Formats: sequence, structure tokens, C-alpha cells
Amino acid sequence: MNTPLLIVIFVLLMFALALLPWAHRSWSEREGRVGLKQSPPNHDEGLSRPDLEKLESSDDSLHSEVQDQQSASGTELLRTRISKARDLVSNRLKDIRGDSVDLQIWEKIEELLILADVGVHTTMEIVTRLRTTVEEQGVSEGTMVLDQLKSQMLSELSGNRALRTVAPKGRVPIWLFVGVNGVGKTTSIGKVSRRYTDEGLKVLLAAGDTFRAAAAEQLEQWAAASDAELVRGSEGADPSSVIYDASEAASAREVDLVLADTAGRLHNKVNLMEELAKVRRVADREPGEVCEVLLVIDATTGQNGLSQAREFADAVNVTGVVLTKLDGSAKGGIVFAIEKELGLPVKLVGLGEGDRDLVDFDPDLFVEALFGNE
Ligand SMILES: Nc1nc2c(ncn2[C@@H]2O[C@H](COP(=O)(O)OP(=O)(O)OP(=O)(O)O)[C@@H](O)[C@H]2O)c(=O)[nH]1
Ligand SMILES: [Mg+2]
Repeated sequence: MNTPLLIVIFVLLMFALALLPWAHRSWSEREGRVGLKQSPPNHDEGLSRPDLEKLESSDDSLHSEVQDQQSASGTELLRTRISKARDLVSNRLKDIRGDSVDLQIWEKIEELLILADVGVHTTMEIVTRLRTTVEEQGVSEGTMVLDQLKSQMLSELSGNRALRTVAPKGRVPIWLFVGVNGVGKTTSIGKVSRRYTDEGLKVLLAAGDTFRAAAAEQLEQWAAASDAELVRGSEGADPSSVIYDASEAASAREVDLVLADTAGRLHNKVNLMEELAKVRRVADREPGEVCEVLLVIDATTGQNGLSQAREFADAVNVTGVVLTKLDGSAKGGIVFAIEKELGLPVKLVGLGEGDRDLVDFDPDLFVEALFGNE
């Protein structure tokens, strides 16, 4: 091998050796870049722990602020909607508030409660109990008597108001709406339907009022307005069979809740009450299960609603009351008579004709809206 070739090879070797560290560095840098694990996007990047804690606690306070606002607006909504009942008692409340405890105060409270349509029987019981408490505690000012009255009225409203929307596996929950003519059964179904379809449930309306002309059309409109399905029969058909068909259709279509309308009927018509009892029995057959029987009472009928409730409760085992038209009524006190004398919980309250004018009955809000301070 000649010398010049050896020299070239030697120089190239030296050159390659000199390049080695550089090649290694750039290779590892490349490896490092490729091998770098992508860390999950950190949305809190740039925030220290104290910042985060501040954010979390401001979230909490925002939440409770929203809740406070919601309950404040709940009281406000109820108060404005039941202004008729409130107007009727507000002067008397003022009078009692400025009073001291003497014989007259008890008469004033009796009048107040009877005016609010609490009913004579319930009023007498409440006043007797209130008097005992006030005397035991040595209360001397009207304001404090009213506070006691409010807490006693609240203790009268202790029923279980939970609404059952879930039936055992394989069964379809059915709610029956019953009541005398024109109280707001069909409208309440529309409102309840709106509420649950808003929550994402699949709802089916059953047109069990086959008696009144155009009743099914009215329900059909509510079904369309509230994105619910509808099962109807022909006019004059047996209401039990329409509701049973609805229950089977609901089961086949995997519906979450069936709301069944029934024809308005007088509570003292024995044959019509028997028909309703049959509707309930049939609706309870597989695949359906009756989870609620809601008696709809028009608040403007006042104490008359009580005798209706008694008859319906006997015939169909009512599970709760929907008190409608409280917005146009000065007789909200009927709630106390219904719960105390019949032991039926008022579960829902109608405050207008719109599809969202139905609220859960909240005793605290109600007592505060009716008897609270201005
Ligand atoms: N202001 C007010 N009106 C209501 C309320 N609920 C129902 N109504 C009205 O009461 C009227 C009768 O309502 P319906 O739902 O048809 O009553 P119903 O019990 O189904 O009547 P029948 O099927 O004939 O027995 C309608 O004009 C409703 O808009 C309510 O909470 N407030
Ligand atoms: Mg109707």
C-alpha cells in the first residue's frame, strides 16, 4: 500500500473521530425530543396552588350565591304569583306584628287563618297549640308570635313529597291524573311532561279522557309542545284499555314515564268513581306500574276541594295532590287542611297557564310567602 493513500485514510479517520462527539450530541438531542412524553394539557398552567384555591373557593361562593339567588327568586316568584292570598292577609299580619300578646291577638290570628282558607277545624287546632307554646315561653310581642305561628305552620307540612319516576325493572312507571272537571288535569300533564322531557326523559301521554269531545286533541297539543309521545283511543272508548295500550306501547318503545289523563268527574258519582278505580287496577298490570296517583285540586275552590280529596283518596288511593291556579286564588291555606286533615302531601303547585308554571311544593317558601315579613 502506498504512503499517500495511507495518509488520506488516516486524515479521514481523524476527521471522523473528531465528528463523533458532535454526532452523538445531536443524535441524543433528537432522541430526547422525539422521546419527550406529551404531558396532558394543563389548563391551570401558570396558576400557583393559592391561586387555584382562590379559584375553587370563588367557585364555591359563586355556587352558593347562585343557590341563594335561586331560592330568593323562588320566594319572590311564589310571592308575586300568590299575591291575591298575600294581599288578603297582609294588613292583618302588620296589625298582629305591632300587637302585644293579649286576648285580641288570638282572635286576630284565627281570623287571619280562616281568611287564608286554612279551614275552621285546622285553624282551631293551630291556635290552641300556638297559645300553649306562647304562654309556656312567655312570649310578649306580636312579631314573636308570628314567628312561632310560622314554625308551627311549617311543622304541619311534614308529608313526603317525593315524586316516584322509577318502577321496578321491566315495568313502566305510570302517573294517573284524577280530579273533578276543569281543575287543570290536562294542563298539569303538559307541564309535568315539559319538565321531564327537559330533563332528557322519554315521556308518553295517554289520552284516558275518552269522554269529553276534543280532550284527546288537547292532550295531543301538549304532547307536541312538550316533545312527548301520545297514545289515544277513539272517542267513547274504555279509558282503562286506552291506558293499558299506552302502557304496552311505552314498554315496547322504551319510554321512561307515562302520564295518563282521565276524564273529569264529580266525586259523588259512584259509577264514575268505580270506573276510575278500574282504570287504576288495569294501569297497574304488567308492563305498567302506577307510581303516582295525583289528585288535581283547583285552589280557587277552597274548602270544597277537601271533600273532593276525601272521595278520590278512598276510590283510587291518591299518592299526592297537584294544587292548581294558586296564582289566581286567595285561598292558599287549603294546603294545610289537605295535609293535616287528609294526610295527603301537596307535591306540585300550578302558578299559571304556561308550560313552566308548575313548581314543586316547598313548605318553607310557601309559609314565608304567605305569612312572612314584607
Ligand atoms: N291560572 C291558572 N290556570 C290554570 C292552571 N292550571 C290550569 N289552568 C287553566 O284551567 C283551565 C282548565 O284546564 P284543563 O287542564 O283543561 O282542566 P282539566 O281538569 O283537564 O279539565 P277537564 O278535562 O274538562 O276535566 C285551562 O284554561 C287552563 O289553562 C294554573 O295553575 N293557573
Ligand atoms: Mg282534561
